[in-house]
Amino acid sequence: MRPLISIPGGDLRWRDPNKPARLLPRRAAPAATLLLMGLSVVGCEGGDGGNKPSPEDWDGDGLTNEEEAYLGSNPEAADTDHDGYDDGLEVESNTDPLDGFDHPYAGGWPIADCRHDLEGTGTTPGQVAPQFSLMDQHGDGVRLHDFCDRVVVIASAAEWCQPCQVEATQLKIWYDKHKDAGLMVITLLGEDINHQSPSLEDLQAWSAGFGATHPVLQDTSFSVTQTYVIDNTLPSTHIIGRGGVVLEAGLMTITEDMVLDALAL
Ligand SMILES: [Ca+2]
Ligand SMILES: [Ca+2]
Ligand SMILES: [Ca+2]
Ligand SMILES: [Ca+2]
Repeated sequence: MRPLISIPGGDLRWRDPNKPARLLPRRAAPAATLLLMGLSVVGCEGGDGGNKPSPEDWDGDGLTNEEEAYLGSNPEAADTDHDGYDDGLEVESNTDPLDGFDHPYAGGWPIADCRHDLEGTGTTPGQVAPQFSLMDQHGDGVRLHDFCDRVVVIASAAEWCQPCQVEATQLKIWYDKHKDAGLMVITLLGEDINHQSPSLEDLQAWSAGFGATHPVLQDTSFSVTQTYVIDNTLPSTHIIGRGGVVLEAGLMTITEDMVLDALAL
């Protein structure tokens, strides 16, 4: 069995890995602080205020006026930072109600509060995987560290890579089966069928084609993939343990047993 396909051009076509990632979070989320204060979200929905306004919660966003005073959010506006998500939902989702670039994912993936505690050290086993932020099939910027409480399987792929498509079918099955046990799968799509940067439509086509509900990210010029891959081949798969610690990097093949081991199931 020969699952390998060389990435045309190798390192020469890859982007400078030192180039800053896009859409990095600008501000820490206040959820943990709220919990420390003994405050909690009353319950809320996205959009224009899912709760009824009351004397304690003027704008009906699920946060009391007192909580909003502490957070610095607007007690008279349900969506202080105008990102489409109410203040209460943002706090509940561990995102920042004062930062319009930081909000819950349209894809619905949970964001863990530990995301602010991780500091990347490297991509070899035993190190903490560095943060990255790449566009997903919904147009959101998805950050690796948001899934710090999960086992994350990162699969580097390209539309022209037949073995990657075989792997994608497996990953969809494993994600559906084990996501409730703490598994996250991330596809890093590096190139379209013509060896160009994948478009938003390509990300959508990949996720729809495999029925994948996990993040499919635009890894233009394999910029993040390159930080993991040693031998410039696809598929290349990496397993990140809970807490962001790299367990495996640059795998040519991955089995369900390896996923189960990482999940300690
Ligand atoms: Ca409120
Ligand atoms: Ca508010
Ligand atoms: Ca908001
Ligand atoms: Ca926000």
